[in-house]
Amino acid sequence: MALDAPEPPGDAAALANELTTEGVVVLPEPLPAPFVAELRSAFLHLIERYDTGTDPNRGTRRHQMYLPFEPPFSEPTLWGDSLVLAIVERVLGPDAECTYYGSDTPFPGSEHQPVHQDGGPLFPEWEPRPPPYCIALNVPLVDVGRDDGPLEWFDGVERPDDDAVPNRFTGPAGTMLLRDSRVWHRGSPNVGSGPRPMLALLYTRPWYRFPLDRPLIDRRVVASLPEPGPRLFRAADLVGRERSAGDLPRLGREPS
Ligand SMILES: O=C(O)CCC(=O)C(=O)O
Repeated sequence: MALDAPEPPGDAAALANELTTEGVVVLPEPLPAPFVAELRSAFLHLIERYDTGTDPNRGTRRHQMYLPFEPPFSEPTLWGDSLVLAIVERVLGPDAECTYYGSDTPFPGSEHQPVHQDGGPLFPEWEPRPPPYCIALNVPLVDVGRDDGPLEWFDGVERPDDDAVPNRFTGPAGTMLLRDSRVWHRGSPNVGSGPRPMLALLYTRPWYRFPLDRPLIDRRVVASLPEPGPRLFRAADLVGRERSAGDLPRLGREPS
């Protein structure tokens, strides 16, 4: 396996096939509960400060927030789950990258979002559709029931009819859902009693440029990650990067 993940516990081939044909697959096992508790505690601390200091950017009482690439968010348990990587490799190929590291959190009082895709069809006029080029990994950090503002999605990658009935991503904290970025989806109203934090990572084919920022990571941190971290994050926004032969020359005069 080119992404060098350990052999996964589940049937990666069947799950990859389901993701490619249906657009979404929910993995059989959640992330380990103690790790999810660590993520939740760190995340709630960050999002509460963010909520106080920042206007909602994804609709009423709803925040998109980047994740800092530091523990516990930078743990390979999150970005390098062996079953996730085995599916990603089967669907996107061996040179896939992780190009987005963020989260979506509706607070009580949030409303339905417009139905949208995270990535459109590459060639809208072309039938049949090409295979997936970008996969989102969504992981809620709390148990999610109907009232807590679950992610809603529609089958397939075509725009749903107005009367289409959505699927709802409910389940225990740490459940992992993989979603083709072309799947139409929306956030739903949180009428529960607390925020519904959900992590969102994107795995992409290497030529695809997602419009939001790439993870911001110190190059020494990337170099120190266990495999396949350095390859997955090779196109991260590397802090402290030195100029190398392939860099564009600076415009203007070099200081003498
Ligand atoms: O948080 C959710 O359930 C969905 C959020 C979403 O799709 C978005 O903000 O683009």
